[in-house]
Amino acid sequence: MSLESHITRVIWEEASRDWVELSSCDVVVVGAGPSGLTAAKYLAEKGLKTLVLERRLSFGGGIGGGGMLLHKAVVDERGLGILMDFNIRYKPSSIRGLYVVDTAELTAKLAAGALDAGAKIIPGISVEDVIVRYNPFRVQGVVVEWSAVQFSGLHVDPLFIESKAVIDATGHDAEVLRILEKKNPESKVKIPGEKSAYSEKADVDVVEYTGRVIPGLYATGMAVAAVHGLNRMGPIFTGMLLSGRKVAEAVIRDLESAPK
Ligand code: 48F
Repeated sequence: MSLESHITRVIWEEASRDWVELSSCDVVVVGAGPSGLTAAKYLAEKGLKTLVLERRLSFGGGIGGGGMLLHKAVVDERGLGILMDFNIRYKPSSIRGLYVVDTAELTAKLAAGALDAGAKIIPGISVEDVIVRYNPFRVQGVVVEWSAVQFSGLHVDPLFIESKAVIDATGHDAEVLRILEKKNPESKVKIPGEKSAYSEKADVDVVEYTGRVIPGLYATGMAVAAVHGLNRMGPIFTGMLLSGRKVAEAVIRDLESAPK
C-alpha cells in the first residue's frame, strides 16, 4: 500500500474517532473568539469534556481585526489575571490603567491555552440549529454542518452533538440565541440587539449579564450584549475575557449541582 493511501486511512480513522467520542459532550462552545476560547480553557481545566466549534478555519473571531486592522488590542487591569493564566504578554500603555497586547499573541495563546487544558477545537464547522426538549423547555445539544456545505448552498442534512450545556460565543450576531428566538417561541428568547458604543459601561455590563439564558443554553461575549440590549465597547477585550471565565464558572456550578 502507498503512503498516499496510508495518509487517507490515518486521517479518516482519527477524525472518525474524535467525532464518535465527541458526539456526546459535557459542553459545546459555539465560536472560537476571545470569550469562547477563554471559557473553553476554564471548563476543560475542570475536567469537563469541552468541544469548541468554529465556522471559520481560523481562531480568534474579532481579535484578528484588532482596532480598525491595527494589530493591537486593549485590556484594562481587570483582565491581567486572565492574560497571566494564558501566559499572554502585555505592556502598560501611555494611558494609566490601560494595557496593550498584540492580536496575534492574544489569538494564538487563547487557543493554545484552551487546547492545552484539554478542550477540543474543530474548525470549519457551523452550528445551524439546536437540539431541544420540552417540559421544561431546554437545549440539549447542537446541530452541525460543514461550513463548506453551508457556503456551497447544497442541501445536505446535518448531524448532531448532544451536550449538557451549550454556550453561545458567536459574537455580535448571537447566532445560537437567534435560532431560539426564530424557531422556538417556547424558549421566550428575545434579542433586542446591541446598542451603540459606550465602552466603559459596556465592558462592565457584558460581564455582569453573562450566564445562563435558558436551561442548557448560556451566553458569553458580544452575544450577551445582543440578548440583553447592551452597548458595544470596541477593541477593548477585558469584558470578553472576564465574560468567558464567568460563563465557565456558571456552567461548572450548574453541572456540579445537577442531579446525576
Ligand atoms: O465575534 P467573536 O470574536 O465573538 P466574542 O468572543 O468577541 C467579540 C470581539 O471579538 C469583538 C468585540 C469586543 O471587543 O466587539 O468583536 O463575543 O467570535 C465569534 C466566533 O464565532 C464564530 C465566528 O466565526 C467567530 O470566530 N461563529 C459565529 N457563528 C457561528 C460560529 C456558528 N453558527 N457556528 C460556528 N461558529
